[in-house]
Amino acid sequence: MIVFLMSTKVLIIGACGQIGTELTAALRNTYGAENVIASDIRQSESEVFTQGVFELLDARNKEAIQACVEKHEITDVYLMAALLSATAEKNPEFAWDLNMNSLLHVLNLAKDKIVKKVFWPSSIAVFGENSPKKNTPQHTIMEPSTVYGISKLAGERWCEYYYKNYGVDVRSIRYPGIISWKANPGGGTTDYAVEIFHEAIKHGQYTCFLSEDTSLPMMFMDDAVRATIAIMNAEVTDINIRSSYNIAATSFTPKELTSAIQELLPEFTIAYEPDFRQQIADSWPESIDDSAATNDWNWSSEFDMKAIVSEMITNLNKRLG
Ligand code: AKB
Repeated sequence: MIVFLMSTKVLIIGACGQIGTELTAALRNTYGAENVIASDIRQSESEVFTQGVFELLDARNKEAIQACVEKHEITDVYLMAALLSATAEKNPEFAWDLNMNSLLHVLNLAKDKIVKKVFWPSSIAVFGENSPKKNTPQHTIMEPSTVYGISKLAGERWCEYYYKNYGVDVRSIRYPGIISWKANPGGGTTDYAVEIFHEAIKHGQYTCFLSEDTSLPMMFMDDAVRATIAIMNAEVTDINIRSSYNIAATSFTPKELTSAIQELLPEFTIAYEPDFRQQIADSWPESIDDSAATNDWNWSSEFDMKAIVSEMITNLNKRLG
């Protein structure tokens, strides 16, 4: 008997962003550089993108995405392009256009069987002021107040709809704030938790745009990338939620993070000047219940706040020092 095995060929859209950069490297390790096509509206200078095929691609252009998918015989699409919470508030219509239409383009390619599997990231931003703040459940009141959150919640409903009505194999997780030292985040409310490390190392001082007691769910990049690849590799029968899974690692306030940094950098000082992002943070959960992801596809985090601080300071010291 001859068995034809169709191998995995990946397209990452929005590969040059904070998560896309590290996801590209991890997927190239898993599938081989020749099987992972990175794409973005512009190319970043990161070394990752010199080691395989890179395509210039506008996530809002369905024809261009389809042409790229067909050219490279793509099976799996990771759609990472999005305007994050703070930037989206400054340009709501563009944010809606990018965040929604890119998803619909990719879901339609899967509906038409041009691709097999889709990963699309949602966010803790789908929750709102009336959601329970602590240990926010998988299923609860969701009334997001930001354009970003509205687009992510609408996207989740589309994912479930395409799964139920067209059998599209779409998988998603709700990322918390992601902390990493290789690529910078761009335009999020949780960005302070990355900026603080750069400023602590470069200047020994940071002015935080959130108040000292604002607790938010956070995760180290390695955990986020591992979760992304794990949900994509999970057995189809283990994926019981087709909107998006809660995932969690740790939660802390700027004050708690400052104390942990000061254990390694005792001279570090912080000041607080909350701006418009405070209101966004105040509408988000303080911590997340991720038991559905644990039960369904064995999710568990590896990095707590102390481990994150140690990784960030060690690696940024080497990079910036
Ligand atoms: C943001 O702050 O907008 C993002 C997110 C939590 O989705 N990091």
